[in-house]
Amino acid sequence: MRIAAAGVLAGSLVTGLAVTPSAQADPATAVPRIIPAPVSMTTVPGQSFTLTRHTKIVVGSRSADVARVAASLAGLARPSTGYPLPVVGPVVGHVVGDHDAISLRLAALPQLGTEGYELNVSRGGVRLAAPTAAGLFHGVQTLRQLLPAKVESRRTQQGPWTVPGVSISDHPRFAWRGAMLDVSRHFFTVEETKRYIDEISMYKINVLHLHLSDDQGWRIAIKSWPRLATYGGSTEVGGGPGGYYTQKQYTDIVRYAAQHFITIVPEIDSPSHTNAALASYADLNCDGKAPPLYTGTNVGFSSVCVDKDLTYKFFDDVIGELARLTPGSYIHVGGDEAHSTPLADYVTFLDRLQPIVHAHGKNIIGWNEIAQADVQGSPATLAQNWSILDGNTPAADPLATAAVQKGVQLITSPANHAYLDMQYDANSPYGLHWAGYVSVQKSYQWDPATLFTGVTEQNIRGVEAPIWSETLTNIHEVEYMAFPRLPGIAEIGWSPRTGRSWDEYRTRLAAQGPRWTVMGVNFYRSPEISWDGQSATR
Ligand code: TNX
Repeated sequence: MRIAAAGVLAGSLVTGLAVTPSAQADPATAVPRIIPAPVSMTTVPGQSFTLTRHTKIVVGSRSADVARVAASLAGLARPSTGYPLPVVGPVVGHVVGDHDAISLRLAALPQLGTEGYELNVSRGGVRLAAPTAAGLFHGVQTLRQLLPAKVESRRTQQGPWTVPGVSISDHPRFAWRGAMLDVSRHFFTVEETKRYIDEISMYKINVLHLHLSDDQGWRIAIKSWPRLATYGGSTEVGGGPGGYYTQKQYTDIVRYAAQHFITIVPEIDSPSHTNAALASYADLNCDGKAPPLYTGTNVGFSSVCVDKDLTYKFFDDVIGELARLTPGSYIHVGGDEAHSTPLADYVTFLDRLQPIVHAHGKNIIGWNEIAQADVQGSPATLAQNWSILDGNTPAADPLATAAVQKGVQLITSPANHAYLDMQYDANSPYGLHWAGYVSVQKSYQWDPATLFTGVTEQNIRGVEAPIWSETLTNIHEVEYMAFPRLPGIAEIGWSPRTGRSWDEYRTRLAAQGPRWTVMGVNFYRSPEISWDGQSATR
């Protein structure tokens, strides 16, 4: 990433991040602290823009998606500024009517790919341009971080609403920047899931993987197999009431995610992690007997009956319904920890499952272990690697190697860096530690390209930060585990690898605390960070 500080460096770009504590102390010359770090940012001294009650949001195209992005910016800033911030347009070009305006314009900027943007702030206004509405949305997230933290307030605050003069050009390193929420071990309501979407989209995450089924609960209504949800979804870890999404609710989540330029990837875990389904339908079991519902936290004890044709009718029905509800191109089939499925059966099962997913027009993503089976790289199969890896010194990982040899790309989720359900340290009130404690520093200090020997950047589709919910009962507990670690994983997925360092990153992370405080995000005030303002108190 290239960032030029104000003053002597103004107007020129330097390589690497040049944020010094003294620069931060003086707001006039401070380099804005943005996460994920933009590819390039030049500060332009004397060119800050201050919102007024006359500021307009100008859209430069007729696109409904662009109008929605403009509306989301207005929706964010109207309550806190108290300004009307009307959305006007379409106004063609950046020249007409963009004085005292924030303009959002689609532009042919092919070098920015499908998600990049350019953001220019000067005294006259803010100009945001991108090849796609997604790029504009990401640009708005950057603009948000250039505004004072109190812009996040839902009540009118005192200005000034000053945006520092900057020129930013930005685009992601990886196409897949995911978060995963396990709604099976504990159920999270539609409202909770939407809140998580709000929070992760601030950091340019573009995939939300929903772990919809496991031993402890089935969380999506399937019309052809109704007991999955009504019975299989009726409990959770610890014996609570559980719950499930109706198809209408799931569709609502999918739509809400799309408005945040996030693709939902639904997971139906198989062939293990299936006790909730096996408990709901006795016929799915080899012995025809339904096991009881399960509310503990063991893994790997359940398995579907690989030799029964009914098993494949079941997956055909379930994946068919889910595929019709899911506009994204991926269905996650699980495949992890199948300790009760002999390897030969595992391979047979995936051989039969693969064409079912493809027949419903979807690509397959599975956990790492699917590389043991005859997975086809084409069309676009992905293996999600959750190995415990050093993260800085490449290691041989047989499953990653097997995947890559089959032409399967990887999603990297190293458990000891990217698993947000791991405790920060021994004092963390929630979380597990089977992959070790994952401090904020540890969650940030790794890179997808240095995880494995024999795996290059071209073999990697992206990163994902999973949250398993054995110990997490509501969204506030999820927030405590995700924040402040998730923004670091988002940065690993978005920002260039060169120039990233923990010492520099932690100064940017410190600026997020006041924002989360205003938003009511329940974040862990880790002592590894010198939080801005009052939020340093534990
Ligand atoms: C392992 S990681 C699992 C999950 C658990 C998680 C707890 C993976 C693919 N499977 O079933 O919830 O550990 O951290």
